[in-house]
Amino acid sequence: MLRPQDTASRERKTLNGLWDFRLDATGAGRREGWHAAPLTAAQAMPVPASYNDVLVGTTGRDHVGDAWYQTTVRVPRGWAGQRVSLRFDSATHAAVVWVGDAEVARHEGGYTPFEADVTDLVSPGDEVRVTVVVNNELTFQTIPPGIVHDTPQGRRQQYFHDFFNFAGLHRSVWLYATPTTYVDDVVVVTDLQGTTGVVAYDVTVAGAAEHAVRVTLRDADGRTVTTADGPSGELTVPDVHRWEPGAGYLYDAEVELLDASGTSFDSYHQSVGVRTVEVRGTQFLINGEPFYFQGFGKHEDTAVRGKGHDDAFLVHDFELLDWVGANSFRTAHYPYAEEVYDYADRKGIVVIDEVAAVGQNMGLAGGIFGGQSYTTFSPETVNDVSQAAHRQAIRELITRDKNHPSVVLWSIANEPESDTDAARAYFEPLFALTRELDPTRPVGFVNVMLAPHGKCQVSELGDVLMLNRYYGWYVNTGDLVAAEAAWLAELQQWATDGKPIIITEYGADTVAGVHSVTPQPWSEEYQVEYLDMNHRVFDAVDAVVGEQVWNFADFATSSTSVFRVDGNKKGVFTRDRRPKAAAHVLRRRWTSKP
Ligand code: GCB
Repeated sequence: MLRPQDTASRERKTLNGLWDFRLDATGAGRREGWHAAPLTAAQAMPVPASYNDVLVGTTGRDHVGDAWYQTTVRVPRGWAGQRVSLRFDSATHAAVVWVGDAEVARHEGGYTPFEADVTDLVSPGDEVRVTVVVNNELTFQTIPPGIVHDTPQGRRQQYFHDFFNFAGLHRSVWLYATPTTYVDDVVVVTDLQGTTGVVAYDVTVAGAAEHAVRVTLRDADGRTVTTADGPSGELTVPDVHRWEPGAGYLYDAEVELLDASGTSFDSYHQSVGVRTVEVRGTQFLINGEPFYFQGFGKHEDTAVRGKGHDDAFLVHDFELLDWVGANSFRTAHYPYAEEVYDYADRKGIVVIDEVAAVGQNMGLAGGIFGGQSYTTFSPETVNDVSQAAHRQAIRELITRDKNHPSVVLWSIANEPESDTDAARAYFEPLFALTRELDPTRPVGFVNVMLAPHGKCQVSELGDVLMLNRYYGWYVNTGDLVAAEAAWLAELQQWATDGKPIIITEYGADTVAGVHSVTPQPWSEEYQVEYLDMNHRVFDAVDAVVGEQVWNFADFATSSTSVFRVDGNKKGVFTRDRRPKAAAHVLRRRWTSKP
Protein backbone atom coordinates (compact mmCIF):
# COMPACT_ATOMS: atom_id res chain seq x y z
CA MET A 1 0.00 0.00 0.00
CA LEU A 2 1.70 3.18 -1.22
CA ARG A 3 1.50 6.57 0.46
CA PRO A 4 -1.01 9.09 -0.86
CA GLN A 5 0.86 11.64 -2.99
CA ASP A 6 0.31 14.74 -5.04
CA THR A 7 1.85 14.05 -8.43
CA ALA A 8 0.99 14.82 -12.05
CA SER A 9 -1.62 12.04 -11.90
CA ARG A 10 -2.51 11.80 -8.20
CA GLU A 11 -4.13 14.09 -5.69
CA ARG A 12 -4.83 13.86 -1.98
CA LYS A 13 -7.00 15.70 0.47
CA THR A 14 -6.42 15.61 4.21
CA LEU A 15 -9.28 14.88 6.59
CA ASN A 16 -7.24 16.17 9.54
CA GLY A 17 -8.91 18.72 11.79
CA LEU A 18 -11.75 18.63 14.27
CA TRP A 19 -14.01 15.57 14.01
CA ASP A 20 -17.21 14.81 15.92
CA PHE A 21 -16.41 12.42 18.72
CA ARG A 22 -18.21 10.31 21.27
CA LEU A 23 -17.03 7.72 23.79
CA ASP A 24 -19.08 4.54 23.90
CA ALA A 25 -18.08 2.34 26.82
CA THR A 26 -21.17 0.13 26.54
CA GLY A 27 -20.91 -0.62 22.83
CA ALA A 28 -24.31 0.98 22.09
CA GLY A 29 -23.04 2.52 18.86
CA ARG A 30 -22.49 -0.78 17.09
CA ARG A 31 -25.91 -2.08 18.22
CA GLU A 32 -27.68 1.12 17.23
CA GLY A 33 -25.72 1.80 14.06
CA TRP A 34 -24.32 5.23 14.91
CA HIS A 35 -22.53 5.31 11.56
CA ALA A 36 -25.86 5.66 9.76
CA ALA A 37 -26.65 9.19 10.98
CA PRO A 38 -24.90 12.32 12.22
CA LEU A 39 -23.33 11.52 15.58
CA THR A 40 -25.48 12.84 18.42
CA ALA A 41 -24.18 14.11 21.77
CA ALA A 42 -20.83 14.55 20.07
CA GLN A 43 -17.98 16.78 21.07
CA ALA A 44 -15.01 18.04 19.07
CA MET A 45 -11.86 15.93 18.81
CA PRO A 46 -8.68 16.84 16.96
CA VAL A 47 -7.24 14.40 14.44
CA PRO A 48 -4.42 13.48 14.72
CA ALA A 49 -4.30 13.06 18.51
CA SER A 50 -4.94 10.53 21.24
CA TYR A 51 -8.27 11.39 22.79
CA ASN A 52 -7.22 10.45 26.35
CA ASP A 53 -5.57 13.65 27.54
CA VAL A 54 -7.47 16.01 25.26
CA LEU A 55 -10.44 15.23 27.48
CA VAL A 56 -10.51 16.10 31.15
CA GLY A 57 -11.26 13.48 33.77
CA THR A 58 -10.95 9.74 34.10
CA THR A 59 -13.82 8.99 31.73
CA GLY A 60 -11.64 9.81 28.77
CA ARG A 61 -8.26 8.98 30.18
CA ASP A 62 -9.19 5.52 31.41
CA HIS A 63 -11.82 4.73 28.79
CA VAL A 64 -12.12 1.07 27.76
CA GLY A 65 -13.98 0.18 24.61
CA ASP A 66 -15.25 2.02 21.54
CA ALA A 67 -14.78 5.64 20.59
CA TRP A 68 -16.65 7.08 17.60
CA TYR A 69 -15.25 9.62 15.18
CA GLN A 70 -17.23 11.24 12.40
CA THR A 71 -16.63 13.92 9.80
CA THR A 72 -17.79 14.92 6.35
CA VAL A 73 -15.62 15.51 3.34
CA ARG A 74 -16.38 16.98 -0.06
CA VAL A 75 -14.88 14.92 -2.85
CA PRO A 76 -13.04 17.25 -5.26
CA ARG A 77 -14.93 17.82 -8.49
CA GLY A 78 -11.88 17.04 -10.57
CA TRP A 79 -11.75 13.44 -9.38
CA ALA A 80 -14.41 12.14 -11.80
CA GLY A 81 -13.26 8.92 -13.45
CA GLN A 82 -10.51 8.38 -10.86
CA ARG A 83 -10.10 5.65 -8.29
CA VAL A 84 -10.79 7.21 -4.88
CA SER A 85 -9.37 5.72 -1.66
CA LEU A 86 -9.76 6.52 1.99
CA ARG A 87 -6.61 5.93 3.99
CA PHE A 88 -5.94 5.92 7.73
CA ASP A 89 -2.27 6.19 8.60
CA SER A 90 -3.26 4.35 11.80
CA ALA A 91 -6.16 3.77 14.22
CA THR A 92 -5.25 2.55 17.71
CA HIS A 93 -5.88 -0.34 18.23
CA ALA A 94 -8.72 -1.58 16.01
CA ALA A 95 -11.20 0.15 13.75
CA VAL A 96 -14.25 -0.21 11.56
CA VAL A 97 -14.86 2.45 8.92
CA TRP A 98 -18.03 3.47 7.10
CA VAL A 99 -18.55 5.83 4.19
CA GLY A 100 -22.16 6.91 4.29
CA ASP A 101 -23.98 3.74 5.38
CA ALA A 102 -21.52 1.30 3.87
CA GLU A 103 -18.81 -0.44 5.85
CA VAL A 104 -15.58 -0.08 3.89
CA ALA A 105 -12.75 -1.27 6.14
CA ARG A 106 -11.84 -3.21 9.27
CA HIS A 107 -8.35 -3.21 10.72
CA GLU A 108 -6.56 -4.55 13.77
CA GLY A 109 -3.20 -3.30 14.98
CA GLY A 110 -2.78 0.27 16.14
CA TYR A 111 0.35 1.42 14.36
CA THR A 112 0.11 0.58 10.67
CA PRO A 113 -1.99 2.06 7.86
CA PHE A 114 -5.04 0.66 6.10
CA GLU A 115 -7.27 1.90 3.33
CA ALA A 116 -10.43 1.24 1.36
CA ASP A 117 -11.33 1.78 -2.28
CA VAL A 118 -14.43 3.97 -2.01
CA THR A 119 -14.79 4.90 -5.68
CA ASP A 120 -18.28 3.43 -5.97
CA LEU A 121 -19.50 5.16 -2.81
CA VAL A 122 -18.56 8.74 -3.60
CA SER A 123 -19.45 11.26 -6.31
CA PRO A 124 -16.99 13.98 -7.21
CA GLY A 125 -18.37 17.33 -6.06
CA ASP A 126 -20.56 15.75 -3.37
CA GLU A 127 -20.08 15.53 0.36
CA VAL A 128 -19.88 12.16 2.16
CA ARG A 129 -20.01 11.17 5.80
CA VAL A 130 -17.05 9.24 7.16
CA THR A 131 -17.51 7.37 10.46
CA VAL A 132 -14.90 5.38 12.35
CA VAL A 133 -15.25 3.39 15.52
CA VAL A 134 -11.90 2.92 17.22
CA ASN A 135 -11.52 0.31 19.93
CA ASN A 136 -8.68 0.38 22.46
CA GLU A 137 -9.07 -3.02 24.12
CA LEU A 138 -6.01 -5.22 24.49
CA THR A 139 -6.33 -8.96 25.04
CA PHE A 140 -3.92 -11.89 24.97
CA GLN A 141 -4.70 -12.17 21.27
CA THR A 142 -3.73 -8.61 20.36
CA ILE A 143 -0.32 -7.06 19.69
CA PRO A 144 0.51 -5.76 22.25
CA PRO A 145 -1.33 -7.95 24.78
CA GLY A 146 -3.50 -7.01 27.74
CA ILE A 147 -6.52 -8.15 29.75
CA VAL A 148 -9.85 -6.41 30.14
CA HIS A 149 -11.30 -7.06 33.60
CA ASP A 150 -15.01 -6.75 34.33
CA THR A 151 -15.24 -5.17 37.77
CA PRO A 152 -18.20 -3.90 39.79
CA GLN A 153 -16.98 -0.40 38.94
CA GLY A 154 -16.81 -1.06 35.22
CA ARG A 155 -14.33 -2.48 32.74
CA ARG A 156 -10.64 -1.99 33.47
CA GLN A 157 -7.77 -2.47 31.04
CA GLN A 158 -4.63 -4.16 32.34
CA TYR A 159 -1.53 -4.27 30.16
CA PHE A 160 2.05 -5.39 30.46
CA HIS A 161 3.98 -2.57 28.85
CA ASP A 162 5.39 0.51 30.50
CA PHE A 163 3.76 3.28 28.48
CA PHE A 164 0.27 4.71 28.57
CA ASN A 165 -2.32 2.97 26.39
CA PHE A 166 -3.10 6.07 24.33
CA ALA A 167 -5.78 5.52 21.69
CA GLY A 168 -7.62 7.18 18.85
CA LEU A 169 -6.70 8.49 15.42
CA HIS A 170 -3.01 9.25 16.01
CA ARG A 171 -2.04 9.96 12.45
CA SER A 172 -3.36 11.57 9.31
CA VAL A 173 -6.47 10.52 7.44
CA TRP A 174 -6.56 10.99 3.67
CA LEU A 175 -8.91 10.86 0.75
CA TYR A 176 -6.88 10.43 -2.39
CA ALA A 177 -7.27 9.81 -6.08
CA THR A 178 -5.28 7.78 -8.56
CA PRO A 179 -6.02 6.65 -12.10
CA THR A 180 -8.03 3.41 -12.25
CA THR A 181 -4.94 1.61 -13.50
CA TYR A 182 -2.22 2.63 -11.12
CA VAL A 183 1.12 1.87 -9.52
CA ASP A 184 0.13 -0.31 -6.58
CA ASP A 185 3.51 -1.06 -5.04
CA VAL A 186 7.20 -0.37 -5.54
CA VAL A 187 10.06 -2.24 -3.92
CA VAL A 188 13.61 -0.92 -4.15
CA VAL A 189 16.73 -2.74 -2.99
CA THR A 190 20.07 -1.03 -3.27
CA ASP A 191 23.61 -2.32 -3.60
CA LEU A 192 27.09 -0.88 -4.03
CA GLN A 193 29.74 -2.14 -6.42
CA GLY A 194 32.71 0.05 -5.74
CA THR A 195 31.70 3.57 -6.67
CA THR A 196 28.68 2.35 -8.63
CA GLY A 197 25.24 2.11 -7.05
CA VAL A 198 22.72 -0.48 -8.16
CA VAL A 199 19.02 0.05 -7.52
CA ALA A 200 16.94 -3.05 -8.17
CA TYR A 201 13.26 -2.19 -8.45
CA ASP A 202 10.02 -4.10 -8.73
CA VAL A 203 6.74 -2.37 -9.61
CA THR A 204 3.28 -3.88 -9.12
CA VAL A 205 0.45 -2.43 -11.17
CA ALA A 206 -3.28 -2.80 -10.47
CA GLY A 207 -6.10 -2.17 -12.93
CA ALA A 208 -6.97 -3.33 -16.41
CA ALA A 209 -5.57 -0.71 -18.79
CA GLU A 210 -2.73 -1.57 -21.16
CA HIS A 211 0.45 0.00 -19.93
CA ALA A 212 4.19 0.04 -19.97
CA VAL A 213 6.33 0.91 -16.93
CA ARG A 214 9.11 3.48 -17.01
CA VAL A 215 11.35 4.42 -14.09
CA THR A 216 13.39 7.62 -14.07
CA LEU A 217 16.03 8.12 -11.41
CA ARG A 218 16.92 11.71 -10.57
CA ASP A 219 19.52 13.05 -8.19
CA ALA A 220 18.81 15.46 -5.36
CA ASP A 221 19.20 18.39 -7.77
CA GLY A 222 16.57 16.96 -10.08
CA ARG A 223 19.02 15.87 -12.79
CA THR A 224 18.14 12.61 -14.54
CA VAL A 225 20.74 9.97 -13.75
CA THR A 226 19.27 7.02 -15.60
CA THR A 227 16.02 5.45 -16.77
CA ALA A 228 14.76 1.90 -17.14
CA ASP A 229 11.77 0.24 -18.78
CA GLY A 230 9.69 -2.66 -17.50
CA PRO A 231 8.02 -3.62 -14.24
CA SER A 232 11.27 -4.80 -12.71
CA GLY A 233 14.89 -4.16 -13.41
CA GLU A 234 18.05 -2.46 -12.27
CA LEU A 235 19.16 1.13 -12.36
CA THR A 236 22.90 1.68 -12.41
CA VAL A 237 24.32 4.83 -10.85
CA PRO A 238 27.97 5.55 -11.65
CA ASP A 239 29.79 7.63 -9.01
CA VAL A 240 26.85 7.13 -6.72
CA HIS A 241 26.20 9.54 -3.88
CA ARG A 242 25.64 7.12 -1.01
CA TRP A 243 23.08 7.39 1.72
CA GLU A 244 25.17 7.51 4.87
CA PRO A 245 24.57 7.88 8.58
CA GLY A 246 24.63 11.62 9.17
CA ALA A 247 24.26 12.39 5.46
CA GLY A 248 20.95 11.16 4.15
CA TYR A 249 21.35 11.71 0.43
CA LEU A 250 18.22 10.73 -1.48
CA TYR A 251 17.57 10.06 -5.15
CA ASP A 252 14.04 10.20 -6.52
CA ALA A 253 12.72 7.29 -8.57
CA GLU A 254 9.69 8.37 -10.55
CA VAL A 255 7.63 5.38 -11.58
CA GLU A 256 5.34 6.06 -14.53
CA LEU A 257 2.73 4.09 -16.38
CA LEU A 258 2.60 4.82 -20.09
CA ASP A 259 -0.26 4.20 -22.50
CA ALA A 260 0.11 2.80 -26.02
CA SER A 261 1.14 6.20 -27.37
CA GLY A 262 3.85 6.51 -24.72
CA THR A 263 1.96 9.14 -22.72
CA SER A 264 2.34 8.96 -18.95
CA PHE A 265 -0.97 8.43 -17.12
CA ASP A 266 0.26 7.59 -13.60
CA SER A 267 3.26 8.86 -11.72
CA TYR A 268 4.51 7.89 -8.27
CA HIS A 269 7.67 9.15 -6.60
CA GLN A 270 9.77 6.82 -4.48
CA SER A 271 12.77 8.25 -2.67
CA VAL A 272 15.85 6.05 -2.77
CA GLY A 273 18.87 6.05 -0.51
CA VAL A 274 21.65 3.89 -1.91
CA ARG A 275 23.29 2.00 0.93
CA THR A 276 24.07 -1.51 2.09
CA VAL A 277 23.60 -3.16 5.46
CA GLU A 278 25.41 -6.27 6.61
CA VAL A 279 26.27 -8.14 9.78
CA ARG A 280 29.74 -9.63 9.62
CA GLY A 281 31.11 -11.33 12.70
CA THR A 282 30.66 -8.92 15.57
CA GLN A 283 30.38 -5.91 13.28
CA PHE A 284 27.34 -4.07 12.00
CA LEU A 285 28.30 -2.64 8.61
CA ILE A 286 26.61 0.19 6.74
CA ASN A 287 28.13 0.67 3.29
CA GLY A 288 30.78 -1.85 4.30
CA GLU A 289 31.95 0.26 7.23
CA PRO A 290 31.52 -0.53 10.92
CA PHE A 291 28.64 1.42 12.39
CA TYR A 292 28.27 2.22 16.11
CA PHE A 293 24.68 3.03 17.15
CA GLN A 294 24.50 5.95 19.54
CA GLY A 295 21.12 7.31 20.43
CA PHE A 296 17.95 6.40 22.22
CA GLY A 297 14.91 4.28 22.57
CA LYS A 298 12.15 6.81 21.91
CA HIS A 299 8.39 7.00 22.27
CA GLU A 300 5.67 8.83 20.41
CA ASP A 301 4.56 10.80 23.44
CA THR A 302 3.85 14.45 24.16
CA ALA A 303 1.62 16.34 26.53
CA VAL A 304 -2.06 16.66 25.59
CA ARG A 305 -1.78 15.00 22.16
CA GLY A 306 -0.45 11.72 23.58
CA LYS A 307 0.66 9.64 20.61
CA GLY A 308 -0.75 12.03 18.03
CA HIS A 309 1.84 12.81 15.36
CA ASP A 310 3.08 16.39 15.36
CA ASP A 311 5.52 17.81 12.82
CA ALA A 312 6.83 20.41 15.27
CA PHE A 313 7.92 17.71 17.72
CA LEU A 314 9.25 15.62 14.84
CA VAL A 315 11.60 18.35 13.67
CA HIS A 316 12.48 19.48 17.19
CA ASP A 317 13.31 15.95 18.33
CA PHE A 318 15.61 15.51 15.35
CA GLU A 319 17.25 18.86 16.15
CA LEU A 320 17.89 17.53 19.65
CA LEU A 321 19.25 14.25 18.28
CA ASP A 322 21.65 16.31 16.19
CA TRP A 323 22.60 18.54 19.12
CA VAL A 324 23.32 15.61 21.42
CA GLY A 325 25.31 13.75 18.75
CA ALA A 326 22.91 10.83 18.32
CA ASN A 327 23.01 8.95 15.03
CA SER A 328 20.16 6.50 15.59
CA PHE A 329 17.07 5.50 17.56
CA ARG A 330 14.78 2.52 18.05
CA THR A 331 11.06 2.96 17.44
CA ALA A 332 10.25 1.53 20.87
CA HIS A 333 7.76 -0.12 21.10
CA TYR A 334 5.75 0.10 17.87
CA PRO A 335 6.01 1.41 14.31
CA TYR A 336 6.03 5.22 14.33
CA ALA A 337 4.27 7.61 11.97
CA GLU A 338 5.58 7.39 8.42
CA GLU A 339 6.65 11.04 8.52
CA VAL A 340 9.27 10.03 11.11
CA TYR A 341 10.97 7.57 8.74
CA ASP A 342 10.80 10.04 5.84
CA TYR A 343 12.60 12.57 7.97
CA ALA A 344 15.14 10.01 9.20
CA ASP A 345 15.83 9.17 5.54
CA ARG A 346 16.47 12.85 4.84
CA LYS A 347 18.62 13.46 7.90
CA GLY A 348 20.64 10.26 7.76
CA ILE A 349 19.41 9.03 11.12
CA VAL A 350 19.59 5.24 11.48
CA VAL A 351 16.45 3.45 12.68
CA ILE A 352 15.82 0.14 14.42
CA ASP A 353 12.21 -0.52 13.44
CA GLU A 354 10.14 -2.37 16.05
CA VAL A 355 6.89 -4.36 15.87
CA ALA A 356 4.33 -3.49 18.56
CA ALA A 357 5.00 -6.83 20.31
CA VAL A 358 5.79 -5.58 23.80
CA GLY A 359 4.68 -7.18 27.05
CA GLN A 360 4.62 -10.84 26.04
CA ASN A 361 6.32 -11.69 29.29
CA MET A 362 4.31 -12.68 32.32
CA GLY A 363 7.46 -13.21 34.40
CA LEU A 364 8.21 -9.53 34.06
CA ALA A 365 4.55 -8.61 34.32
CA GLY A 366 4.18 -10.43 37.62
CA GLY A 367 7.44 -9.13 39.03
CA ILE A 368 7.18 -5.48 38.14
CA PHE A 369 3.52 -4.87 37.55
CA GLY A 370 2.23 -7.14 40.32
CA GLY A 371 -1.19 -8.78 40.44
CA GLN A 372 -2.28 -12.25 39.38
CA SER A 373 0.33 -14.33 37.58
CA TYR A 374 -0.22 -15.90 34.17
CA THR A 375 1.71 -18.24 31.91
CA THR A 376 2.96 -16.30 28.90
CA PHE A 377 2.55 -18.89 26.16
CA SER A 378 -0.48 -21.17 26.63
CA PRO A 379 -3.76 -21.94 24.86
CA GLU A 380 -5.49 -19.37 27.14
CA THR A 381 -2.89 -16.62 26.91
CA VAL A 382 -0.42 -15.85 24.09
CA ASN A 383 -1.45 -18.58 21.62
CA ASP A 384 -1.79 -19.38 17.91
CA VAL A 385 -4.25 -16.55 17.39
CA SER A 386 -1.80 -14.12 19.00
CA GLN A 387 0.96 -15.49 16.81
CA ALA A 388 -1.18 -14.93 13.70
CA ALA A 389 -1.70 -11.31 14.80
CA HIS A 390 2.05 -11.02 15.38
CA ARG A 391 2.72 -12.36 11.87
CA GLN A 392 0.31 -9.82 10.45
CA ALA A 393 2.02 -7.03 12.41
CA ILE A 394 5.41 -8.05 10.98
CA ARG A 395 3.94 -8.23 7.48
CA GLU A 396 2.36 -4.79 7.73
CA LEU A 397 5.52 -3.25 9.14
CA ILE A 398 7.76 -4.58 6.39
CA THR A 399 5.21 -3.78 3.68
CA ARG A 400 5.10 -0.22 4.93
CA ASP A 401 8.77 0.46 5.72
CA LYS A 402 10.73 -1.72 3.28
CA ASN A 403 11.99 1.17 1.14
CA HIS A 404 13.36 3.39 3.90
CA PRO A 405 17.16 3.55 3.79
CA SER A 406 17.13 4.71 7.43
CA VAL A 407 15.70 1.35 8.55
CA VAL A 408 18.64 -1.01 8.96
CA LEU A 409 17.32 -3.61 11.40
CA TRP A 410 13.95 -5.17 12.29
CA SER A 411 13.10 -5.76 15.94
CA ILE A 412 10.25 -8.26 16.12
CA ALA A 413 9.59 -8.00 19.88
CA ASN A 414 10.62 -6.13 23.01
CA GLU A 415 11.48 -8.16 26.10
CA PRO A 416 9.26 -11.18 25.51
CA GLU A 417 9.67 -14.31 27.59
CA SER A 418 12.61 -15.97 25.85
CA ASP A 419 13.97 -18.59 28.24
CA THR A 420 11.41 -21.36 27.62
CA ASP A 421 10.78 -23.98 24.93
CA ALA A 422 7.40 -22.36 24.33
CA ALA A 423 9.06 -19.04 23.55
CA ARG A 424 11.45 -20.67 21.15
CA ALA A 425 8.58 -22.45 19.37
CA TYR A 426 6.61 -19.20 19.16
CA PHE A 427 9.46 -17.08 17.79
CA GLU A 428 11.23 -19.42 15.40
CA PRO A 429 8.59 -19.09 12.63
CA LEU A 430 8.44 -15.31 13.17
CA PHE A 431 12.15 -14.94 12.47
CA ALA A 432 11.73 -17.10 9.36
CA LEU A 433 8.80 -14.98 8.19
CA THR A 434 10.74 -11.73 8.68
CA ARG A 435 13.67 -13.04 6.65
CA GLU A 436 11.34 -14.30 3.93
CA LEU A 437 9.61 -10.91 3.68
CA ASP A 438 12.90 -9.00 3.72
CA PRO A 439 16.08 -10.94 2.99
CA THR A 440 18.07 -7.68 2.85
CA ARG A 441 18.02 -6.54 6.48
CA PRO A 442 19.16 -8.20 9.68
CA VAL A 443 16.54 -9.16 12.23
CA GLY A 444 16.60 -9.43 15.99
CA PHE A 445 14.52 -9.08 19.11
CA VAL A 446 15.18 -7.28 22.37
CA ASN A 447 16.29 -9.49 25.25
CA VAL A 448 15.30 -8.84 28.87
CA MET A 449 17.44 -9.26 31.97
CA LEU A 450 15.33 -12.24 33.12
CA ALA A 451 16.78 -14.29 30.25
CA PRO A 452 20.54 -13.85 30.57
CA HIS A 453 23.23 -15.50 28.49
CA GLY A 454 22.95 -19.27 28.65
CA LYS A 455 19.25 -19.16 29.52
CA CYS A 456 17.83 -17.26 26.55
CA GLN A 457 16.59 -19.65 23.87
CA VAL A 458 15.64 -17.04 21.29
CA SER A 459 18.81 -14.94 20.92
CA GLU A 460 20.53 -17.44 18.67
CA LEU A 461 17.76 -16.91 16.10
CA GLY A 462 18.72 -13.26 15.61
CA ASP A 463 21.47 -11.69 13.52
CA VAL A 464 22.34 -9.26 16.30
CA LEU A 465 21.94 -9.27 20.07
CA MET A 466 19.85 -6.46 21.47
CA LEU A 467 20.03 -6.19 25.25
CA ASN A 468 18.06 -4.06 27.71
CA ARG A 469 19.87 -3.89 31.04
CA TYR A 470 19.41 -1.84 34.18
CA TYR A 471 22.41 -2.63 36.37
CA GLY A 472 22.54 0.19 38.90
CA TRP A 473 18.82 0.82 38.61
CA TYR A 474 16.52 -2.21 38.94
CA VAL A 475 19.42 -4.34 40.20
CA ASN A 476 22.28 -3.04 42.37
CA THR A 477 20.16 0.04 42.89
CA GLY A 478 22.37 2.89 44.05
CA ASP A 479 25.52 0.74 44.02
CA LEU A 480 27.30 1.56 40.80
CA VAL A 481 30.46 -0.29 41.84
CA ALA A 482 28.67 -3.61 42.19
CA ALA A 483 26.59 -2.80 39.13
CA GLU A 484 29.68 -2.28 36.99
CA ALA A 485 31.20 -5.61 37.96
CA ALA A 486 28.00 -7.56 37.39
CA TRP A 487 27.25 -5.86 34.09
CA LEU A 488 30.73 -6.39 32.70
CA ALA A 489 30.61 -10.06 33.67
CA GLU A 490 27.29 -10.58 31.89
CA LEU A 491 28.31 -8.66 28.79
CA GLN A 492 31.53 -10.65 28.45
CA GLN A 493 29.44 -13.81 28.33
CA TRP A 494 27.24 -12.46 25.53
CA ALA A 495 30.36 -11.46 23.62
CA THR A 496 31.30 -15.13 23.32
CA ASP A 497 28.36 -15.59 20.90
CA GLY A 498 30.32 -13.81 18.19
CA LYS A 499 27.46 -11.49 17.22
CA PRO A 500 27.23 -7.70 17.32
CA ILE A 501 25.67 -6.46 20.56
CA ILE A 502 23.52 -3.35 20.70
CA ILE A 503 22.57 -2.13 24.17
CA THR A 504 19.02 -1.09 23.30
CA GLU A 505 18.14 0.12 26.79
CA TYR A 506 20.03 1.37 29.83
CA GLY A 507 18.71 4.18 31.97
CA ALA A 508 17.88 5.57 35.39
CA ASP A 509 14.76 7.46 36.44
CA THR A 510 15.69 11.05 37.10
CA VAL A 511 13.53 13.89 38.29
CA ALA A 512 14.76 17.04 36.58
CA GLY A 513 15.94 19.47 39.24
CA VAL A 514 16.67 16.86 41.92
CA HIS A 515 20.35 17.13 42.85
CA SER A 516 22.62 15.34 45.30
CA VAL A 517 26.31 15.91 45.85
CA THR A 518 26.71 12.21 46.56
CA PRO A 519 24.92 10.77 43.54
CA GLN A 520 21.67 9.18 44.70
CA PRO A 521 19.01 7.46 42.60
CA TRP A 522 16.49 9.90 41.08
CA SER A 523 19.02 12.76 41.04
CA GLU A 524 20.54 14.26 37.91
CA GLU A 525 24.00 13.44 39.26
CA TYR A 526 23.11 9.77 39.59
CA GLN A 527 21.89 9.59 35.99
CA VAL A 528 25.22 11.06 34.89
CA GLU A 529 27.29 8.60 36.95
CA TYR A 530 25.06 5.74 35.87
CA LEU A 531 25.66 6.53 32.20
CA ASP A 532 29.41 6.94 32.76
CA MET A 533 29.52 3.53 34.44
CA ASN A 534 27.64 1.92 31.54
CA HIS A 535 29.93 3.53 29.00
CA ARG A 536 33.02 2.14 30.76
CA VAL A 537 31.46 -1.32 30.48
CA PHE A 538 30.56 -0.93 26.79
CA ASP A 539 34.00 0.42 25.93
CA ALA A 540 35.57 -2.67 27.47
CA VAL A 541 33.72 -5.12 25.20
CA ASP A 542 34.60 -5.09 21.49
CA ALA A 543 31.40 -6.81 20.40
CA VAL A 544 29.32 -3.86 21.62
CA VAL A 545 28.33 -1.90 18.51
CA GLY A 546 25.76 0.39 19.96
CA GLU A 547 24.33 2.22 22.96
CA GLN A 548 20.79 3.56 23.01
CA VAL A 549 19.81 5.20 26.27
CA TRP A 550 16.36 4.61 27.69
CA ASN A 551 14.75 7.06 27.01
CA PHE A 552 15.07 10.11 24.81
CA ALA A 553 12.43 11.93 26.89
CA ASP A 554 10.23 11.36 29.93
CA PHE A 555 6.94 9.76 28.92
CA ALA A 556 3.48 8.91 30.20
CA THR A 557 2.75 5.53 31.74
CA SER A 558 -0.28 3.88 33.28
CA SER A 559 -1.21 5.29 36.67
CA THR A 560 -1.98 1.87 38.15
CA SER A 561 1.37 1.33 39.88
CA VAL A 562 3.24 3.23 42.54
CA PHE A 563 6.67 3.00 40.98
CA ARG A 564 6.08 5.69 38.38
CA VAL A 565 5.89 9.31 39.48
CA ASP A 566 4.04 11.29 36.82
CA GLY A 567 5.25 8.77 34.24
CA ASN A 568 8.59 7.23 33.41
CA LYS A 569 11.41 9.63 34.21
CA LYS A 570 14.33 7.95 32.46
CA GLY A 571 14.35 10.65 29.81
CA VAL A 572 17.57 12.43 29.02
CA PHE A 573 15.20 15.25 28.16
CA THR A 574 12.04 16.07 30.08
CA ARG A 575 8.70 15.44 28.44
CA ASP A 576 8.76 19.02 27.14
CA ARG A 577 12.28 18.44 25.79
CA ARG A 578 14.48 20.30 28.27
CA PRO A 579 17.89 18.72 28.87
CA LYS A 580 18.80 17.06 32.15
CA ALA A 581 22.48 17.07 33.12
CA ALA A 582 22.86 13.71 31.37
CA ALA A 583 22.16 15.32 28.00
CA HIS A 584 25.36 17.36 28.26
CA VAL A 585 27.37 14.32 29.28
CA LEU A 586 26.07 12.30 26.35
CA ARG A 587 26.75 15.19 24.05
CA ARG A 588 30.37 15.31 25.13
CA ARG A 589 30.78 11.57 24.57
CA TRP A 590 28.88 11.32 21.31
CA THR A 591 30.30 14.38 19.62
CA SER A 592 33.88 13.43 20.47
CA LYS A 593 33.72 9.74 19.50
CA PRO A 594 35.69 8.95 16.35
C1 GCB B 1 12.17 -1.87 29.90
C2 GCB B 1 11.14 -1.71 28.85
C3 GCB B 1 10.66 -0.28 28.71
C4 GCB B 1 10.48 0.34 30.08
C5 GCB B 1 11.83 0.34 30.79
C6 GCB B 1 11.75 0.91 32.20
O1 GCB B 1 12.90 -2.81 29.95
O2 GCB B 1 11.55 -2.21 27.61
O3 GCB B 1 9.48 -0.26 27.99
O4 GCB B 1 9.95 1.61 30.04
O5 GCB B 1 12.30 -0.97 30.90
O6 GCB B 1 11.96 2.10 32.35
O7 GCB B 1 11.45 0.16 33.11
